[in-house]
Amino acid sequence: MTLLLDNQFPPIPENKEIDTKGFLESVSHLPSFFDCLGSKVFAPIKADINGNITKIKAVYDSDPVKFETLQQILLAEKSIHGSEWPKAGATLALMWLKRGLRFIQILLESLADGERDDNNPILIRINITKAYDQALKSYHGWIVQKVFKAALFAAPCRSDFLKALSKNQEVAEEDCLSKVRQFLINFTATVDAIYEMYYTMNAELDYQV
Ligand code: 0SG
Repeated sequence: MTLLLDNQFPPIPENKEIDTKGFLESVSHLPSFFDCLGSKVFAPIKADINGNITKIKAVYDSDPVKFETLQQILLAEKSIHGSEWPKAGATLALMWLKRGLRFIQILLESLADGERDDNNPILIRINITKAYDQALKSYHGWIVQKVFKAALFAAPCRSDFLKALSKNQEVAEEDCLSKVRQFLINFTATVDAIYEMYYTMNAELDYQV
C-alpha cells in the first residue's frame, strides 16, 4: 500500500550479482518521492539522484547483454576508462547513488527502530542527521555541509514524512513502520552488496565535493 512497498527491490541472488535492469526499475521510483516532501529545497537532491540513474541507464541501454549486472558495468568500465576509473562513467554515478541509498536506509532504519529526540519528538531531524553523518558527511566539504543544515529545517515532521511514505494516505504509524521494515530487507541487502562490490574492486573514492 505504501509508496515504498509498491516498489520493493528484488531479492539479490546468492552470488550477490545485482541485475542492472531490476535495480534501475527499483531506483527509478525514488526521485518522485521527493515531490511528496512538500518543499522545493529537495529539488537539487532529486536532480542529483536522477542524474545518477540516467547515467547508469544510458550505459545499460548501450548494451543490455554486456551490462546485465552492476558488477559487469564496473569490470567493463575499468578496462574502458583506464587510469580515469573509477572516477568515470556509470561507476562514478553508482558510487554517489549508493551513498544516497545508504542515507535512505539509515534514515528508515532509525525511524523503524523508534529513535526520537525526546525534546522534539514530532521531528525527524535526529534521524536525518544520523543518516547524513554515517552516509554522506565525510564526502561533503563545509559548503555542502551547510546546505545540509539548511535542508534539515525544511524536512517534514515525523507524521508528514510517514504519510508521504504512504502515498499521502492516512495510515496507522505502526502499519507504516512494519511495511518500512519489510521494504528494508531487500533494500539493505542490495545497498550492502553494492558497497561490498566497491570495496572488493577497489572502486571506492573518498574525495569531498
Ligand atoms: C527528509 C529528507 C532530508 C534530506 C536531507 C538532505 C541531505 C543531503 C543534503 C546535501 C545536498 C547535496 C545535493 C547534491 C550534492 C552533490 O554535489 C553530491 C555529489 O554529486 C556527485 O558529484 C554527482 O552525483 C555525480 O554525478 S554523475 O552521475 O555524473 O556521476 C558527479 O557529478 C559527482 C562529481 O563528480 S567528480 O567531481 O568526481 O567529477 N551528491 C551527493 O552528495 C548525494 C546526495 C544524496 C542525498 C540523498 C538524500 C536522500 C533523501 C531521501 C529522503 C527519504
